[in-house]
Amino acid sequence: MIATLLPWWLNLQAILINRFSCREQHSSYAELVSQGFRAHSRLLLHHKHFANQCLPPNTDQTVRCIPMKRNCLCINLWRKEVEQAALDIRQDKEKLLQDARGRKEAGASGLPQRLFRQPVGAVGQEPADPTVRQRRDKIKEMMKHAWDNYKRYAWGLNELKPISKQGHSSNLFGNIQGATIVDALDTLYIMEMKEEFKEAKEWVEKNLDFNVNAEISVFEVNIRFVGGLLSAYYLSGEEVFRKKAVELGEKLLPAFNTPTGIPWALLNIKSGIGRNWPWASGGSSILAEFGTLHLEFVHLTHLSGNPVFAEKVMNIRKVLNRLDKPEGLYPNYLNPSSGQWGQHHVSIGGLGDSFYEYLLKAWLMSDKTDEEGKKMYYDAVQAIETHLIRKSSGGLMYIAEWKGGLLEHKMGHLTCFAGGMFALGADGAPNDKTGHHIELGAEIARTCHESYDRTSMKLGPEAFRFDGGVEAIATRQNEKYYILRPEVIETYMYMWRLTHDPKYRQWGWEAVEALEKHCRVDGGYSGIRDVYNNHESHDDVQQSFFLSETLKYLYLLFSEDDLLPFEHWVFNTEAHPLPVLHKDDGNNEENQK
Ligand code: DMJ
Repeated sequence: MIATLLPWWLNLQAILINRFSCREQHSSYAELVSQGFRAHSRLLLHHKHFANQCLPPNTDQTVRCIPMKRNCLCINLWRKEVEQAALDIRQDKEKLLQDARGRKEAGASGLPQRLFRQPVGAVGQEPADPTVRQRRDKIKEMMKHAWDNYKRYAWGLNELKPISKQGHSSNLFGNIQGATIVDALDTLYIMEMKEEFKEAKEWVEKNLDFNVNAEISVFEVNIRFVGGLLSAYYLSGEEVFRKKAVELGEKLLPAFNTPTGIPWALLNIKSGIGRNWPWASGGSSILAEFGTLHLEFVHLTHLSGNPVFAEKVMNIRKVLNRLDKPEGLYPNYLNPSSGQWGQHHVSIGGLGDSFYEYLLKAWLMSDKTDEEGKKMYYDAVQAIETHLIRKSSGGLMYIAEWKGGLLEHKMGHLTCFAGGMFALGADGAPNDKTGHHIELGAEIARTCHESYDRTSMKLGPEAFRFDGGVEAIATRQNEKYYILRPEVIETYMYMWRLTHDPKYRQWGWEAVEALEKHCRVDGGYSGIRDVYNNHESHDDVQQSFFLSETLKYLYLLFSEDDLLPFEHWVFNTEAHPLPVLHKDDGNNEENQK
């Protein structure tokens, strides 16, 4: 890295050595350029090798020399940097071509032809049991209520304010619009709401525009927009979704332009300038944000033929694997410039959660060939069990947070997704621990159900505590809200699929009744400010994840297992289903990357 910071002429001087001591092959400058060696300022020059004078290449490095008068200009590059330079050139060329064709078409052009084959389980059978069928129909009616009201009052905007009956904008998406439409596409599809899916698709075709001068959250845009578009493509085969997904993926690439390749949290998608959240410890990027790009980026490479997306996320793994982890745990903050951890705060809820989820799902999505992802996941679970998982005196298992070695006995609603994750990962658990991981999932599901059951509204708070004489109860006023989050229902859905214990459907139905009673309003569904109060105080936001996650997981909970079966699909963290890249479909090489 150092050399790139030096002026190019200094680098040049440093590598002018006597021609007659040059043992390497002599190439013309043009030849070098065609191999991917460009302006000197792009090259990384390793001074210690200059002293050795034109070392022949070994497995790790490449040396090329050009005769220059009495001297020999030698360029030392690590092999991976040679590859990177070639890749940069290819990308720059592609970008120039795209620009020439007009920015609107970016990403749409140059995509390889692809024969669409719908993966197994994009549609399922009707549930055999009449009560289950009736309940599933009810959930579809809820989706219709949420969708129709969004359409009536906020069409084309990001989200709906169901009480004031107007659009709601969050700065997470900059001025990209239509979050609810893109997030809801696959739910509409699997619920067979064909008219609604068609109008959503038409909106995407005509209006979804990423050529905006705005700063967005890379994580949120990736999980909702890229994830939503990818799923819509894989379910329906409509090319427009593939083109839009790749176009948006390309817009996100400048976020990785940091010294380590750990992406910025925020990115202006016009200027390509990134930065981190001002509140994040020591200018760090956030684990759950940069660690939740893997599934989507692997699929972007799969659909575009462009390796750059997968390379970016594999590099994140590399950086993480080089670092020491305190007690085997991953702190939530990592500085993208120094590559060092920030504050040692570890959480399986907010700031950490989906990083762990994506390690497991990367392995599953690769048809169990991504051994690195697998190892990182099970090692992390081992550390979580040892240092964070505790049992209350009343016998409730919970996952605490860790701050520099001290435990905070609090669990977030977000953390409740981990029940489903443990159960989903049970099958591959090392040392015959399958049953144990299912048990962990069941215990977390039970605790999270208790957090719902111990409120007046039977909806769970944002965070609940296990200290000061309480168990699974929120004690702080600012932790008593419920914003239509999915994580508890998500865990019920996984537990149901993996155990078929009827209590999970029962618990899911309790949640449906509570949502109908307290969150449903004329204009859609709203979050609640205090779930312990008997009177609803609505927050007036219908979150887009209510349509993409909460209602989808409920629908799946009351569907047969043949709809989006786990052998063929993994869900991104916004519940967007992505197909497993099966080895026998010729994806093995891609999985290995
Ligand atoms: C969703 O956007 C995703 O599930 C994310 O991983 C966490 N938070 C919300 C829902 O609560």
